Amino acid sequence: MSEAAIRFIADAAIVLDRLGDRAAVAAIRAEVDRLAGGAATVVVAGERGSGKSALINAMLGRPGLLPAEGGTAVHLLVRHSAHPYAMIRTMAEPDGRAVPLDALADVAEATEIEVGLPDPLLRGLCLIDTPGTGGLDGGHSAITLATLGRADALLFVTRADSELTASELRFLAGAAERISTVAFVLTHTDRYPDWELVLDRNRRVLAAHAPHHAGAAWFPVGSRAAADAVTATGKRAARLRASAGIDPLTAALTARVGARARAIRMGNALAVTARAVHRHLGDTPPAPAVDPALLAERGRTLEKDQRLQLKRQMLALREDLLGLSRSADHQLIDRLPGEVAQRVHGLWLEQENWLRERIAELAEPVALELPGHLRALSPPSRSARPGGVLETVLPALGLGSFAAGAAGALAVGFLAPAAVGAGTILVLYERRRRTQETRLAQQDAVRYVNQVLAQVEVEFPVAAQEALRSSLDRLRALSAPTAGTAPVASAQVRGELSALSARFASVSASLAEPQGRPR
Ligand SMILES: Nc1nc2c(ncn2[C@@H]2O[C@H](COP(=O)(O)OP(=O)(O)OP(=O)(O)O)[C@@H](O)[C@H]2O)c(=O)[nH]1
Ligand SMILES: [Mg+2]
Repeated sequence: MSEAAIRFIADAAIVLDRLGDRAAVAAIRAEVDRLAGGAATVVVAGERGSGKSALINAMLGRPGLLPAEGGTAVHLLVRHSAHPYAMIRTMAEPDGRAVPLDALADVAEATEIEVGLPDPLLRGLCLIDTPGTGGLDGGHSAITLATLGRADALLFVTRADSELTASELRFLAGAAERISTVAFVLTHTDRYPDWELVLDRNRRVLAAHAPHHAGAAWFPVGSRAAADAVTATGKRAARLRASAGIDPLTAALTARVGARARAIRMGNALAVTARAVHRHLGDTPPAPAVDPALLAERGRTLEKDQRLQLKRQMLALREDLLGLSRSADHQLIDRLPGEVAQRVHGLWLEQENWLRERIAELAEPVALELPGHLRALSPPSRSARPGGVLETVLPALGLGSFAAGAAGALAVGFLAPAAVGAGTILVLYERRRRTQETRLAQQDAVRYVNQVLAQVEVEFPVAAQEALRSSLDRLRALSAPTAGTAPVASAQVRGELSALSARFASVSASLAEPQGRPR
């Protein structure tokens, strides 16, 4: 399937280049680049100590890569790279700094960690390890939930020694609103021989309390056994490997999630190419027509919605953070700046998700102008919510980078306010914390939070509005009638274009065939 699609894209690019259509060739290049770098994003989430980091180590066959003792404090991304590397970002170094791969346990100050490895599994999948949810770490689960908005799949990790808890179910309910592809991993099967009973009970709990996830696949794994298999030899190694249950998990992820993400990206590349071919054949409208007045009107509504939505978000953040600092014990006060940063970051991500979806809705009329055979190309929606134009149609409109998550102004450093606040008030409550004056330390914590919030409340809406405006501008430019029509092709080139168009029909038909259910 993809062989034929790639040949079609390459042949079309040659003809379009001969026609001098630089814009089309550049657009195709961009989509093909996305194809090459296009691993599906899998978020690994679950309660503290459920075995997320150990699971990723087991999947990569590298025990000890991610620190599995002491807990994961920040989001950690593992992606494919020809040369192994590790990089951390800190408040002071938002652009990142290289660290040795074996020193990941010692980077307490990191706000984000990225690891690159030449592992074949990572060609199709990019894994995100997350800090454990549950307990007081509302910030962590907010940011993890927000991350799901742009991920391709969630691996939910839970231990084999007890059934799903109320707090796990709460997280899963939030997840169901954001992502449709969810698989469950039951860890510690090498330690608890009764894991099958727990697995059974968990299935029943989901059926009763989280029906949305009832049909999801479960993978029982023993990460310790997988780690032992790495150092064992001969039959013992094979036996440990088989009992660890890691291979079925990675195979399923690669086949279902990785392949589907590739199909979506291939669909985008094909759509962009075919659109250019058909434009030269004169059988697409010269420009997708959206009434500029309608676009302006809907843009204004969107700005109003955004203002309201931001106000609501700010109020919730204020309540959340002030509540947290008023009731904070010493331990939490220690972690407060990190918590604040996490929650503000979570808010940024939510805002970006919101914006991407609204823009996708706005772009839909443009998308509907695409010829039927292009629309049919749209692969199954990856979003839990209806629509699904995000990853599928936006790139075909030239908004690919937008859909890919580079939402321009929203990428502004969200950590700035927390870092600034930390410098001043923090010093104060640091001193009181040491003298054990909890109540005074709490008051300082409240002042600190107020100071950070004051800054966030000014900066956040400005950046969010800018992002919305620039997205609207791009959409307006896209739906404006293009100056001039496509250059007229010679009879010979027209023949080639027609042949390409015929090939496209069969390539797109094979791509639109069902890829298997992603559950
Ligand atoms: N025997 C056994 N031990 C495991 C397994 N998975 C994890 N562990 C151990 O359980 C402890 C917690 O594992 P982690 O991988 O750090 O758990 P986590 O979910 O990443 O924890 P946080 O980052 O704090 O949320 C570590 O001591 C692991 O070695 C497993 O499948 N079998
Ligand atoms: Mg961890």
